[in-house]
Amino acid sequence: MKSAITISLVNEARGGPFVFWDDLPAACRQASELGFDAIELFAPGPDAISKDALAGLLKQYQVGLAAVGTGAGWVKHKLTLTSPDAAIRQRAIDFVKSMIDFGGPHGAPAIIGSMQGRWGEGVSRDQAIDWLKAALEVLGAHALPYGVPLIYEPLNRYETNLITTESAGVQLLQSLRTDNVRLLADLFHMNIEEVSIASGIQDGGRWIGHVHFVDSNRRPAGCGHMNYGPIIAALKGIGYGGYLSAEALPWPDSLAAAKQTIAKYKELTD
Ligand code: LER
Ligand code: MN
Repeated sequence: MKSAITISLVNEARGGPFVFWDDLPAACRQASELGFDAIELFAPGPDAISKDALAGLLKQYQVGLAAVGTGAGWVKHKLTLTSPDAAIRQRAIDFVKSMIDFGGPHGAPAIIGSMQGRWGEGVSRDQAIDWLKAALEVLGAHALPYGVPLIYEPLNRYETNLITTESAGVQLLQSLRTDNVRLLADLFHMNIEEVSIASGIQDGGRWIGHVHFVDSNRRPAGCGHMNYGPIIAALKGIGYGGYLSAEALPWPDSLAAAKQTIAKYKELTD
């Protein structure tokens, strides 16, 4: 398994679960100095930084790009893949495509989290799932030439009513024609929704392509009541070799959260 740490450049997401904020070069330097393998970038859009400038930073600080978030499409532009408005759904797909094109050249998959939206207000569950599936087909295929999957994230019930568990996520992905979509296992959401986090990981199995590494209260790993032993054992059991990416609150501050995360990561994976 590999370590990663989040950085947000999205003003509208302030207060959200990202360790570093605003200053990408400084975050890359700190991630590198602390020994993280990669950063995960939550950017306002594909023009946040040029391809060459991003490649330069990753090379200078010897960190990979683990993934790119697409949530700015929701928090900035109010786009979702399941909006009742066809024009908004299309703009949502186009936004995610642009983020796949942003991360893809650096080997980073895009994550669909809040962009999935929810059913209700005139949209039936079946209709929303059909729109979500149609979007995942197109976006999974769009990611394929980059040699990266598309990552789909089940969220807890307060953030979506579509897919809230890894097992429901597997069912969804198995119903697609594309084989290029993988699941995100966010330990915070799983702590709310799964019978146990370890069993949720077993349910996800080979479909799990990314992990958000965080504690029960969304503070850095080790600052809540998460029992990591069975979680790491389950990840090893499914042969997971991807990132444990710290999507956590900058608690008590960004640097302390990063130090806490890498210490816990090493303790658990050494
Ligand atoms: C949101 O709760 C989350 O976990 C993010 O990774 C997706 O927007
Ligand atoms: Mn997450």
